[in-house]
Amino acid sequence: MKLNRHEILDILSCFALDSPVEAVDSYGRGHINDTCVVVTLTGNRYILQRISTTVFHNVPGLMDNVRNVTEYLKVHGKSGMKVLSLVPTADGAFYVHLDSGYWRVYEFVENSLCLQEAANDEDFCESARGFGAFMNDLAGFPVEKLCETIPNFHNTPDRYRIFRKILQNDPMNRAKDVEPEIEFFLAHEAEMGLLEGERQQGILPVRVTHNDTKLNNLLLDKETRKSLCVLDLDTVMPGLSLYDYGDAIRFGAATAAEDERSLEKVTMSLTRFEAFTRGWLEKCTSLTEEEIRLLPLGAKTMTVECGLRFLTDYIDGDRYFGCRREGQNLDRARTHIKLALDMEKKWDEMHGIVERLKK
Ligand code: ADP
Ligand code: GN1
Ligand code: MG
Repeated sequence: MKLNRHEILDILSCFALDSPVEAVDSYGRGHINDTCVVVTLTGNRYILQRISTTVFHNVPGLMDNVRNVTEYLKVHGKSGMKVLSLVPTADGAFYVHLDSGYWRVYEFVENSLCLQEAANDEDFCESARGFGAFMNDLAGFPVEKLCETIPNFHNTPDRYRIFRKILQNDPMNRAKDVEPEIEFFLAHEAEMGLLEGERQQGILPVRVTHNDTKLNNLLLDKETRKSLCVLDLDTVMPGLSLYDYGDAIRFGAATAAEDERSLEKVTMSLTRFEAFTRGWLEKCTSLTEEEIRLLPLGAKTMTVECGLRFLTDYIDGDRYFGCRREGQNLDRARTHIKLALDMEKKWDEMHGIVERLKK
């Protein structure tokens, strides 16, 4: 986090923690915010986060979203899932803005598991139930109250526009080394615009969606392994159900890590695909016929879009996604290409699974 202990303690002194701080350590595997776990003298734990201003340009709006959504869920949520709790500052605010950035504190959700990969099909199915219940619980939330924390976040054609712009600038002179990857994405451009087209024509309903449904943005109960709490609410915005479904598949149905270098290990597991689809259809009971028909395309679109974003960031000099090693964004882009190609091979089976489960 590049701040010393003294500075971190100063930041924490703004928040109403239950007792003095004993320890602070960096925590988790998110790509966006700086995250720490804080332990106080009573043994209570908290999550301290510096919100990325490279990524989020309207932090007050984002924090309003988080507050409104969590307060709504606490009153109206029917699923019984835990809801993230912000810790207030001494003067009743829910974040502080200091020279070092925007900071917030959440209560740590204890007795939980945060998985970087699904251990088995049942865990993945359970994560579908968790994210599905989250969308369902927010069905009555007034969409127009939410600010778009990242405008056009899952507008795939717009992601292509940004890609072209950065490709033209090519600030690191990297484009020449990734020609096959560039070609892959350009060849898929038309198909990847279909969801956005249906959104604009009003064929697909706009809902309150999470928009970042990877497995490590959800906690399972440590004992029961049932879904416990949805995390990372920074991108809760108006969106399509297919964004949440597809993003979860691209991460959790992959048979290897997001940045795996041995591409032969990267495939899309049909049993994981089936497990997630089962949990999703079970909890999202108000999906339209069209939302169900497009599930495979949702998975593929979110996979290609995310790969495109990784490649764009690689060409741009790795300014957006946190990277721990040289070339990590390129490796991430390549796993997503492999995953999308594998989905193409399994396309008929994916549709067959959806058909079978929807009955
Ligand atoms: P990022 O936007 O960088 O992904 P997240 O909000 O997802 O940040 O937090 C990063 C990680 O920190 C999560 O994947 C999870 O492991 C952990 N985490 C975040 N909030 C909590 C919480 N309230 N309780 C327990 N763990 C949490
Ligand atoms: C980021 O914040 P995190 O690590 O949960 C990104 C997602 C990507 C994901 C890829 C705000 O998610 O959109 O799908 O990395 N979040 C943002 O792993 O851009
Ligand atoms: Mg996260």
